[in-house]
Amino acid sequence: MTKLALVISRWDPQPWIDRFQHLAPELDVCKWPDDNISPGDIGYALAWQPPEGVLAGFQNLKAIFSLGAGVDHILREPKLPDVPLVRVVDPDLTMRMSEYVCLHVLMHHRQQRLLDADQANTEWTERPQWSASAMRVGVMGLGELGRDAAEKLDHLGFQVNGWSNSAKQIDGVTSYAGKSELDAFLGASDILVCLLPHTPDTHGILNRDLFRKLSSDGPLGAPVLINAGRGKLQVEADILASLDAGELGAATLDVFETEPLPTDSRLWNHPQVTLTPHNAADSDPDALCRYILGQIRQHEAGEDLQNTVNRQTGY
Ligand code: NDP
Ligand code: OXD
Repeated sequence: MTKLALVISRWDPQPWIDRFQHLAPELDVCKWPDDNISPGDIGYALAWQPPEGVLAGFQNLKAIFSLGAGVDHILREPKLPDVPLVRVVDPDLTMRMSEYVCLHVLMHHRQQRLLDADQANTEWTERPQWSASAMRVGVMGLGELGRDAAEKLDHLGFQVNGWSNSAKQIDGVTSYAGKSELDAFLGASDILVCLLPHTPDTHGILNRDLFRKLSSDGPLGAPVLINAGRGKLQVEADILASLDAGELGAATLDVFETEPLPTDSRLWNHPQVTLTPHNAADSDPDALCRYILGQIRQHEAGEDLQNTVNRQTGY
């Protein structure tokens, strides 16, 4: 029987094994490494940050599933087997990310960090509050996650712009596409939300040159960065320099150049930074095991896999 191997770093594989055993007891699912199974037995690898060389050793793979929406953690494997690579596209994950984006856009828009400080100082300060329609939110990446977040921000009343490789038609969202329209998009962004994948094209895109092109005449007085895409999209030294120089007013960061974020990073204690530990949209074992099982059953029945990654573009 075709075996499934969970090749996972940093997460506990047991909840995934338990879910698979509950949903499909007929399937043979192991966590890798397993002393009783040889690499050639593995038909499907389910991977999160697989250690280098492990996937390359599975000679009879039929497909690799990323246990998240991103695939940079798999594409970094230099000898990746030439089989379909499938990523997560699932309403549970999408909803989690939209919750995160709306929470943090609203937090900055409603000046919640200042109000928290007022409360901590027992100060009744009546701060002016503008409406959502006065705020321009720019979403970088209008894929599965960016599109949903942009639509929800539009429903909340924000002016929403989006930037992607190809132009999009999304109700309530003004689409900017490609490098030639990036500066215009940035100039129309009071709050910048980044939901790009990490690829050779997007590496380090969130840098000081880019921050200086953001709108500085929005209601907050200085632009805000929210990055929940990947840490390697951002240059952390530039974020700190731009915050210190007033080119950025605040930042919410869920992802970091190095994870976990080193304890000596100045980001931890910066008064204008809100940090979360890469949990904007957690991969839920129940939702994602159902998604993966559905795909494997279809594939075993001779149908095409969905949401496969283009290895040329890296997403
Ligand atoms: P998609 O592949 O569906 O969307 C990617 C979007 O980025 C597309 O709109 C694409 O444009 C655009 N894009 C890619 N490269 C470029 C470029 N060079 N210039 C302009 N636009 C570009 O991905 P998802 O929306 O599903 O996920 C996005 C990322 O979110 C993941 O790759 C992952 O890194 C991150 N993520 C983070 C999580 C967290 O907890 N922090 C959880 C889940 C995901 P086009 O549409 O034209 O192709
Ligand atoms: C993902 C993530 O890519 O959680 O899904 O980062």
